[in-house]
Amino acid sequence: LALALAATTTLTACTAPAQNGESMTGIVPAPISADYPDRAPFTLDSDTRLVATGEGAAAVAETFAAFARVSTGFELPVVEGSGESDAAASDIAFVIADGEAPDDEPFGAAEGYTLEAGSDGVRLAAETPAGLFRASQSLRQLLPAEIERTDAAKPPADGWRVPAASVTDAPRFAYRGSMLDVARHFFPVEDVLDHIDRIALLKLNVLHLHLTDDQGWRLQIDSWPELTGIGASTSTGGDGGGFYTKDDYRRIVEYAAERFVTVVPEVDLPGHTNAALSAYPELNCDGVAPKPYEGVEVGFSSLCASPERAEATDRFLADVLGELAELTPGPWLHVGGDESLATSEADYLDLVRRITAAGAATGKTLIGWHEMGASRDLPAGTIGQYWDFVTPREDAAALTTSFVEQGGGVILSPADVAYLDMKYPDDPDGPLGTKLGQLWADGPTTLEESYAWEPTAIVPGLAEADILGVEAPVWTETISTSPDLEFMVFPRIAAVAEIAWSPAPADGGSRDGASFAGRLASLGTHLDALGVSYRKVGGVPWA
Ligand code: TNX
Repeated sequence: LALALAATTTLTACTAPAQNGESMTGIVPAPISADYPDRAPFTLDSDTRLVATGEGAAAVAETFAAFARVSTGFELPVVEGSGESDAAASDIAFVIADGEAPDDEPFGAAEGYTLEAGSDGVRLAAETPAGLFRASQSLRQLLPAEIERTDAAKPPADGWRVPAASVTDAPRFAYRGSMLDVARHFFPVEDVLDHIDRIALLKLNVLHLHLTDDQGWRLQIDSWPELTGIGASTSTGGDGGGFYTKDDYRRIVEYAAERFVTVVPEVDLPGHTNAALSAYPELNCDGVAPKPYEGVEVGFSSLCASPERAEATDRFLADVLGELAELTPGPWLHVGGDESLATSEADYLDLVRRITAAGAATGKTLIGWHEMGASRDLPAGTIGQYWDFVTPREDAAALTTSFVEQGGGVILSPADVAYLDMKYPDDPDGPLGTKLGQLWADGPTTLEESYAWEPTAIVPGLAEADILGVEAPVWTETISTSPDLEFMVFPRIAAVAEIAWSPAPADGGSRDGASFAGRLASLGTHLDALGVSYRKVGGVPWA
């Protein structure tokens, strides 16, 4: 906590720098460098073509065109270019070629890009489709907010202008995640797709889906059909159940992949399993299925470690993780491992050994919450996800470095700054939405707190290279609708996205909160146009 306070940045209300006489402009997360020279802007109009050069460029251009056609009503044809000269002043060039990204950055080749805009056209360039897509999301933010409209928008008074800009960019961390708990409350496919679109705007590249918990099992598993029978019939608070069929799930994965977002599915084991236990008596030590659970307690359920249940339990693990891996093109499976408070240490370690063996047999790299670091025989490369506070308590730091000692990396989700289900402070202008959320992780949590932390300063001994990335989870015990979800997630997720993407502050100093607030206000206009019901926290000059 001392660290969190010491690092606190004040988000002073600021007037964002005006570019070319336009109102606020800026990109969230902050690029490595962004200059807005005092030159004539680009205007996207009915003549604009998207000129794609290099393998994979046309698909990225098509994703952008499909988005921009809706609001602008323009045709925006994607044409194959054979070189720069093909692009006219009204065109947007999408270029993939070697040497087009900042190669002195660790992830420059993977996801870096450059963006040049002016009256002679727009040029987006990268070495990979992923980098080119990130560039297109910067362009999206530089366009007028009306570009986000999902119906035909009235063109902005000055046209679809992009200020003259010169941007060089690459991410700081490879893994930049948003976690959505669809187990405590179920969110339909359309809500998940909307969420993916919004996190992609912030250059996040992982959607971690917390698919199972005590209150519900949300993914069809053919070999254990009751998981989505009884197991999916409930949620927290008696709000009804739901689950994704395999086709639903494939749709989510595909929509995410088009935005270069990897889905990381989580089946939480061996605790947080009441839904599975309620569906299959043979998974319970006493052979009796418990009732479905609709409360908010944690830590009371577990798979059975007893040898008498070993056959059923190991078959369950192999079947579930096998079917999950088959649906997962990405490299990771998350197997949970948190808050197994209903098992002895010995039983926990035995179950973790069996869970991770079944997981590793699928060929995927495993991720577990930091408690899983208690095991000293994790499969090679297993990733730990840290959820304790900015200042570690008890043995959280040692459990986390255990993953690094065993050849894996770490994802940081410090709960007191990155858990987006923590309450906001009360709103002096009215209690709008403050009924939502929890307080346990040193809540309420302000936007400033979500912005003022440094990944390398949390777990002693973790080097930059040990940190795979950063993730902002949203747990949904108190959140049951898409507007409520948006309210808790935005704007704090933008702070976490900036920590995950943007360069570390120079010389261990603090981030420029005034710059962030100004750019966030600009992002807010886009969220408004998207109809996102975010919380207009104080300290930001919202339009
Ligand atoms: C902790 S920290 C949990 C979740 C709860 C959340 C509520 C961790 C890995 N698990 O089970 O939903 O707190 O904020």
